[in-house]
Amino acid sequence: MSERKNLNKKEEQLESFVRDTYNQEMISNEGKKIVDDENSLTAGERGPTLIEDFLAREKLAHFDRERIPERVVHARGYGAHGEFELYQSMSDVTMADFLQDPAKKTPLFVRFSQVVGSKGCNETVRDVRGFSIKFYTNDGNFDIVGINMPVFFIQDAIKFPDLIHSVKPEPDNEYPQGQTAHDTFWDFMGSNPETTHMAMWIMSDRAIPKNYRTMEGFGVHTYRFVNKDGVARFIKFHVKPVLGVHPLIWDEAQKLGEDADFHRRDLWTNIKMGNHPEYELAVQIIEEDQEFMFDFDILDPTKLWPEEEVPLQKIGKITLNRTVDNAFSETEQSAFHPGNIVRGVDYSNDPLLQGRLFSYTDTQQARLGPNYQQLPINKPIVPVYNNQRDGASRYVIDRGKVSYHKNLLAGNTPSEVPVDKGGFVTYPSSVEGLKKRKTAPSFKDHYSQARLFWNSMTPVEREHIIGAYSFELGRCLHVAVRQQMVDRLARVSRELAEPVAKNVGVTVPNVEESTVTKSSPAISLMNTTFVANTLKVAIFLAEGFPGSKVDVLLKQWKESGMHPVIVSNKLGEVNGSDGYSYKVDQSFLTGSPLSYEGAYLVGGTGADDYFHYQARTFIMHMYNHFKPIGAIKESSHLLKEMGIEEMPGVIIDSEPQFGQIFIDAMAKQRFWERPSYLYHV
Ligand code: HDE
Repeated sequence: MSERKNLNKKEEQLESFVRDTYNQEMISNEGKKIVDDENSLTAGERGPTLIEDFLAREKLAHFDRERIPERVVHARGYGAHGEFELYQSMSDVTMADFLQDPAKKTPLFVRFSQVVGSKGCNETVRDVRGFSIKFYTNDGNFDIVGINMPVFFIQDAIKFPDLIHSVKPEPDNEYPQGQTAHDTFWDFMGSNPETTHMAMWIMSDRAIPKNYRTMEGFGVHTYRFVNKDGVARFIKFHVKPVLGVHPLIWDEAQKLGEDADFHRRDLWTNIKMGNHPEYELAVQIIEEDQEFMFDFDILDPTKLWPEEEVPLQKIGKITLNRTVDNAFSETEQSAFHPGNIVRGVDYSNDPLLQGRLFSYTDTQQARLGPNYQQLPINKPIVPVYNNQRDGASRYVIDRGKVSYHKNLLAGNTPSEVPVDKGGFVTYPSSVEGLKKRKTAPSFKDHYSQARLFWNSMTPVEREHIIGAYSFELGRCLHVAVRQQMVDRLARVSRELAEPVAKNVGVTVPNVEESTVTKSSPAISLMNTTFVANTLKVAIFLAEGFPGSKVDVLLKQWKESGMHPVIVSNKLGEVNGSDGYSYKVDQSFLTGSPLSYEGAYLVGGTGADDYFHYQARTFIMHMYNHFKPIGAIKESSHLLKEMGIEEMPGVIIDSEPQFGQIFIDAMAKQRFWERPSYLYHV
């Protein structure tokens, strides 16, 4: 039995399904004790295997079925358990049970994912990331099935299969894997102008998050909150990481192909270390009578609600505090659905949301079977009683004769629940008009918010966006595809279109560019939170390092929440002066300059040529990625030889405040002031 303590309701429920094979006898699925699990039953020692060997048959047949279909999108994902704590009661705007009492904690499960790639693809490619949260509330499950961007590619769900066909590997050659840099994707983007705004987001650094702990989540769609008086308001959900939103840069993201598991490794190790990722759940609220007061349609999922116009209200904290016991049983079998709402939350007429309401139930039935809601990870924490019966892999044993409503034999139970006793009630929004297949005229402005996005970017961010378009379009083999996309960009901003056109060998057409001058500073990642907490700093130590000096810094940096990683020639121990000795966390061979946020070069009296060569290589990489570099005075000649000693964010340890100065540099994270040749703009 597990030793876990202080279990919440969901954990208690999951615990009843957990089994631990450690120290147990080996027993077959039919309950037979197994005497030999290494030899099949054969006729004679060198003879053929007998079909009557039920143990071998059971083992092989089960193995043959160990895989289930991967999700058609978001196939690669990673999950964790956590809890939600409300800051203050939201009863004035919603009757959602989990948003009433700040004293109550709501268990939850999160699954992060990538949209495009297959289950085994590299995690740092440029892509939208999924951010799904299942809240196990006392009124049943509530899911936010969001992404790390506030808008989407298309406006109508009927176009989703087309979008996905264009972005998946091309059907004839079946490449590229998990990437957008190819003809069919950019053909779709150029041919469907409603994608223009989303294109800006995916060409920004938002599409290459550094890790899941510093990634923002957005519900994207407009939902409703409904209070107990039946008053509804339009809302959007946001999930803001407490550590701020931080991306990789493109050069890192590509080189990180060396570690396909970069994001899951980060999440797992941080939760295990006790660095529990925290996010604030926030909402934007628009009163019903303000529906038409904006210069965009609030139901259009290709539009965001600028935070400066519709402020964010932070309503509670999400903490991820436990890794899964089993990735298949929990993460792979988790089934999210944007239609999973609870009393007090309701849908809007957003046509993309409306289509999703169909697709998610359908896909779970196809992937997991009709009884997927009975799987431990999906099971609500409240009891479930109704007259649905049977179907593949049903776990519940329903006792009794009656499985229909209404009935006399069971006293007309299970009974319907009146609204005043907690029955789910749909908000009675009005509908009007003729049935039509038509895009609403208010959905037809595709350039204003793309321009708003561009206006909100700092010069560094713009440089990265130009670089991203130049790379992605440059990988398209068809010049017509590049040209069509540049035509779109010209309608957003010539300042963007011109360098991209030049880099990919096409021209900028003479079209009218957007005249929008508005910006939304909240969109820029330069305005996020910057802290040193949880950042990894590589400490390069050689034999004979100055022990007491390093020890003081290590203590100070650990206290600040940073994670020093001792890097040296080989694993084992590295010994310094004054009797100090440390365990080496990573050797130059097992570590990577891509996985640290800063470097501190120490060396030692025993530093050999190998140490110097490797330390220089690591530091050059990190310098080129704008990361803070520190060095003790005695080793600073290496930085001088590299020509970076005087550069911004390169700090020589020559004053008593060095420890704190370096913490501040780590918090800043990137020194964009350095000259850079990563982008051609
Ligand atoms: Fe999804 N999407 N989607 N999507 N989506 C799926 O459901 C779909 C959309 C999102 O961690 C699928 O269980 C349609 C928007 C996430 O398990 C599928 C449309 C947003 C996840 C599906 C959309 C998302 C999915 C595949 C057009 C952000 C991963 C497997 C209307 C707001 C959930 C599955 C997880 C998964 C369909 C558009 C986010 C096929 C038809 C917009 C985070 O049902």
